[in-house]
Order: sequence, then structure tokens, then C-alpha cells
Amino acid sequence: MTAERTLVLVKPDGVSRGLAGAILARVEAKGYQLAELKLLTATREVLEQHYAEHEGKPFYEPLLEFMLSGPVIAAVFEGERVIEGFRSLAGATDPTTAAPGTIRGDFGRDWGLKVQQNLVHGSDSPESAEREIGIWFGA
Ligand code: RTP
Ligand code: MG
Repeated sequence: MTAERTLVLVKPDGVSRGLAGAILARVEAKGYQLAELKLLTATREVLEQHYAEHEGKPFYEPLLEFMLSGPVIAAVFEGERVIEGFRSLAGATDPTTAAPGTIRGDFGRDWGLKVQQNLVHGSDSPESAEREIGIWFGA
């Protein structure tokens, strides 16, 4: 049996603020295994696939603009229950109220923009993880 996998993105705010290493280190320190890693600037096509579920929502266009604003890190981490484990490490979507001790709670805040700039993405289910890993890394 292969271990569960999740797609982790360090979003442009995390990379531009120099937090990528600190963020990845937290995931490794919890015990998850790094399986894939790359730095790249996303394309609109990739983001449209990745965020298809949010199309039409008020934050959709600002979200795509934000995600296109600079390079991101795409990574795959592996381990037992890594999907829920990473989302617990990441904290709540809104960085202002995300719990201290989480990535978003410790490093993020509201910048008064039209989208939550919240440093990281993590897949939310095994089906999402396989779909998203395919989008960012190929089948
Ligand atoms: P993610 O997918 O990035 O791991 O985060 P999530 O599950 O906690 O949040 P989700 O609801 O899937 O939303 C995707 C991303 O869209 C941005 N967002 N901004 N009202 C807002 O300003 C707003 N709502 C969502 C965030 O960047 C969020 O992570
Ligand atoms: Mg999500």
C-alpha cells in the first residue's frame, strides 16, 4: 500500500516573504516525507483547473491574480493521514483568526485585499489530492 499523498502549495506571499523554507520545515518536522518539490510561476490554465470548484465566487478572479503574482512552490508530501495532518498544520483559511501555532496563524494576517493571502494550500480529500497532483506534476 502506498502512503497517502497531499499537494502542498506555498503561495506567492509565502515565497516572496521568504517563508518557504520555514513552512516546508514545519511539514517535515511533523514527520511527513517530501516526495516532489518545484518552484514555478503558475499559469492561468493550471489555476483554472486547480480552483475549478471556486469559479464564479467573488474571490475567484482576485485569487487567480494573487496566485499569478509571483512564483509558488508545489510539493507532494506523503504519510499516514497527511491530508488532514497538513490542513491542521496550516490552520483556518482566514489568517487573522487561524490559531497560533499554525502556519497561517503564526505567519499570516488580513492585508485588506479582496482575497485571503494565506500562505499555503493543502488538498482537502484523497480525491482532490490525486486530481491536484496530476494538475501540478502530471499523471
Ligand atoms: P486552500 O484550498 O488554499 O488550502 O484553502 P482552504 O481550503 O482553506 O480555502 P478554500 O475555501 O478552498 O478557498 C481557496 C482559497 O481562496 C482564497 N479565499 N479568499 N473571502 C476571501 O477573501 C477568500 N475566500 C477564499 C484563499 O486563498 C483560500 O485559501
Ligand atoms: Mg480548499
